[in-house]
Amino acid sequence: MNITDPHSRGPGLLRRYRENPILTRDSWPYRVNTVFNPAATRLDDGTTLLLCRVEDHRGKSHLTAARSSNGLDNWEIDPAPTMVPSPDTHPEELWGIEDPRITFLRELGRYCIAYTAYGQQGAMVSLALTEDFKTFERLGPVSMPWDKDAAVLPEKVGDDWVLIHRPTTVGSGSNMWISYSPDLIHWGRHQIMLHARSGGWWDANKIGLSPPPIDTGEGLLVMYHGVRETASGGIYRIGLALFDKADPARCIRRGDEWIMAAEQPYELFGDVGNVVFPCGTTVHDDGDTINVYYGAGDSCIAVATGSIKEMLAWLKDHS
Ligand code: BMA
Repeated sequence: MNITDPHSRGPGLLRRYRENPILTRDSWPYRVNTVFNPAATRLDDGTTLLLCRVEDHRGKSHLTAARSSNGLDNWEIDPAPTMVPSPDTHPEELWGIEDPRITFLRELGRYCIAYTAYGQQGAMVSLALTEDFKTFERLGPVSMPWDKDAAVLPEKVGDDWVLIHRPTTVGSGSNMWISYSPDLIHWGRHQIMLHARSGGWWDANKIGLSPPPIDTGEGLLVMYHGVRETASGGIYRIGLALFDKADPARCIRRGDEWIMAAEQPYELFGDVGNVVFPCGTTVHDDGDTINVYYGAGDSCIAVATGSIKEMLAWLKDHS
């Protein structure tokens, strides 16, 4: 993969693909306003599948799959929306479905999609299961509004599935929470997993999970976004933390600096500029190199590559 600007506004852990952005509204086989914030997974045959958030000209979002054999180019995009809001059966989806994250649940042999259901009551976390990204079994909302930025871990801890999510609570801001369920529907034992920092920090007051955690030999590697509110809107940047696989509520290390910030024109300018928002990663066959797929400026999709080993080493020096 070609790289650009390895040492600019971050520590160089994530290196942008030279041909970014990889997917834009012009790539789409039907008329759309923007494409961004894609979930990612590698299928059994090695194909990279992105489940992209697509916003139409009414302002509502749906999800559409794009597939590529190398995860970089020659994307085959479904000719029509892949998963559309279903407000008749799920009124919480009236204003759209957004920001998916995919995990493969080995025990069920199915992919679980955690997404934001947006409706009159606010934003909630909903789950759906699929085998083929053609038909979807909705499990419905698993949280109260406002709640977003969720992923289910691929394996149970003890007897329970684990959900990471980001409720917004009056008085204590937006922190990452963790909840447990025996059946993916009934969730409890809620607790804060990672607090937003305060004051002048880049991740003060509002944070949220970005892609689903990556299972490494040293624990679960978590990329999260921090939102710095400014007079001209939020600045979305990406940070790193490591959690205990056996007890995912336990943070082992948390990076001090962000590792990625908007700096390229396609990240700085768009429907919402100054936003980098990854929702998916894929791991190469070497078990170390990752592709991070992200929405840029809420308007297009880009990819950056990194090394799990480098990230773990950086965390040791910067936490
Ligand atoms: C968040 C989500 C994301 C979006 C980001 C920046 O609250 O809505 O989908 O990318 O804001 O606008």
